[in-house]
Amino acid sequence: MKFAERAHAKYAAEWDKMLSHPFITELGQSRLDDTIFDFWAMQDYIFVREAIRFFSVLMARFPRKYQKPFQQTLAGLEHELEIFHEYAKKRGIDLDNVQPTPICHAYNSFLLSSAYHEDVDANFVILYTAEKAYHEAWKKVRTGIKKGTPYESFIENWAGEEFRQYVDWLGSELDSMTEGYPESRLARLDEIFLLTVRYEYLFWEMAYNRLKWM
Ligand code: MP5
Repeated sequence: MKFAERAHAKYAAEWDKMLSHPFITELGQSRLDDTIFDFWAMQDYIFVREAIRFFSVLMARFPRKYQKPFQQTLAGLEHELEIFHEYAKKRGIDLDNVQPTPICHAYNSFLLSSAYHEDVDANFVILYTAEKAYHEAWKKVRTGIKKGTPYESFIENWAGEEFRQYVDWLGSELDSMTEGYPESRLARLDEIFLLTVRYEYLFWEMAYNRLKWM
C-alpha cells in the first residue's frame, strides 16, 4: 500500500475527528460566530507568515527538482497573506499586533524545527498532511455555505482546482519517495502524519474556543 493511503487508513478516526470539528461544520452551515472566524483569521495569518520561513529553509535543503515547484508555493503564500490583509481591512482588524496563541506558536515551531532537523521525506509528510487537511476542510465548507459569503477568497484559495492539483502532486511525490521503505522508517513517518493531523485539529479547536496564553 502506498504511504498516503496507508496513513489515511491507519488514522482515519483522527482525520474524521479533525474534519468534523464544529468550526468547519458551523462555518459550512453559515452559522459560525463572526468573531470566532476573526480569531482564526488572525492566527492563520501568523501561521502562513511563519510558513514562509519554513518553506524558505526547505528550499535550501530540497534537491533541485523541488525548488521550482516550491517557488510557486512561496508565491501562493504571499497571495494568501494578501487575502488575510483584505479581510482584516474589511473587519477593522490590526494584523500587525497579533500575537500567536500557544497552539499557533507550537505548530509553527514544529514546522521550523522539522525544516532544520528532519529529512526531506518527513517534511513532505508534514506538507502533504497540512495541505490535504486544509483542502478537505475548505471543500467541506464550500458545499454548504450560503452564496455571497465574506469568506469567498479563503474558500476559493484552499478548495479550488489549483490547490487540489498541488495537494495531489505532494501526495504522489510522497508515495514515490517512500516506495520500498523499511517498516521502521514508515512507522516514523506515520508518527509525523499523526502529529500533523493533531495540530490541524487543535488549530480549529484553538480558534473555536479562543484559546490564549492567559
Ligand atoms: C494551512 C494553513 C494550509 N493555512 N493553516 C493551517 C493551520 N494548516 C494548513 O497551508 P498553506 O501553506 O497556507 O496553504
